Amino acid sequence: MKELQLTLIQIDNYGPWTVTPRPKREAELQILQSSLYSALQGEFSRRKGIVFPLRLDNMLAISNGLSLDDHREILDSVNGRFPVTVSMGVGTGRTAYEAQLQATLSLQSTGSSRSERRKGVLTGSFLPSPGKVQIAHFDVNHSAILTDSYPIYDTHLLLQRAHLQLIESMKRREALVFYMGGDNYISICNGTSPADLLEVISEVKRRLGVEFKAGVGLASDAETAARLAAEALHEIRRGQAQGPIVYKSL
Ligand SMILES: Nc1nc2c(ncn2[C@@H]2O[C@H](COP(=O)(O)OP(=O)(O)OP(=O)(O)O)[C@@H](O)[C@H]2O)c(=O)[nH]1
Ligand SMILES: [Mg+2]
Repeated sequence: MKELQLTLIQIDNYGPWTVTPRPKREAELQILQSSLYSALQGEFSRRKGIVFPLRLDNMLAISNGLSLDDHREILDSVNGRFPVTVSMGVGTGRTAYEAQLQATLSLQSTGSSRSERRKGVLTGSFLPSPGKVQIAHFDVNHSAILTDSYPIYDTHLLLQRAHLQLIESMKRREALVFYMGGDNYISICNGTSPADLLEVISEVKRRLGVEFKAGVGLASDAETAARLAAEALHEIRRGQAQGPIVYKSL
């Protein structure tokens, strides 16, 4: 059953804009991208959604519970405030991979990311009811030991390798993984079982020697699912759990 709703947010005609009339300063582009991300995170989180920065010119949001009108309001608010506009494609799916695929296809059908004519478009399909969001919050055990012992760039490399390993393992289960900073990774993972996650964690440990724990939250909106996942992690940290994975649902 389709219970997940994801929104692809894409900056309109951004490539050409970055070099017109001449290449813009990198720092200026970074300020724009982070301000836009911050504004969108504010708008989505006010409505119990959450935005993942992805590649910043394209972001993905969990939008369960957000209607067409909510999306229109967010577009109106953001598109008046920045020197660029964004378009949105909304998709639903049984899994996160399927929902992002539908969101992507929907947006791609309205024109190219490099089209001058496509501006502030909103397209896609919406869940008829709130549905369900499953979020896994992965966190490295005792990462402070790494941070305090090794050059920062070597720690960074290991955390990025762990990211890629999580991405690949979870994609085989049609789940998406995003790096959230520090030693934190969040996965949208509707349909994955505790046994799946145990296998993923064991694989990362076997290949990289990095040990993870994961708190999993299941709820009808992203905010609640993420909160439950964080609470589940907290239980593992306090030694209240049997293993490295705890599920919590409302
Ligand atoms: N995005 C995000 N970052 C966090 C969160 N909690 C901690 N961090 C960051 O992650 C880094 C590592 O924190 P911890 O995971 O608590 O440290 P640790 O040494 O790995 O400790 P344990 O996980 O308890 O074994 C910190 O520097 C924080 O900046 C969170 O909930 N979300
Ligand atoms: Mg940690």
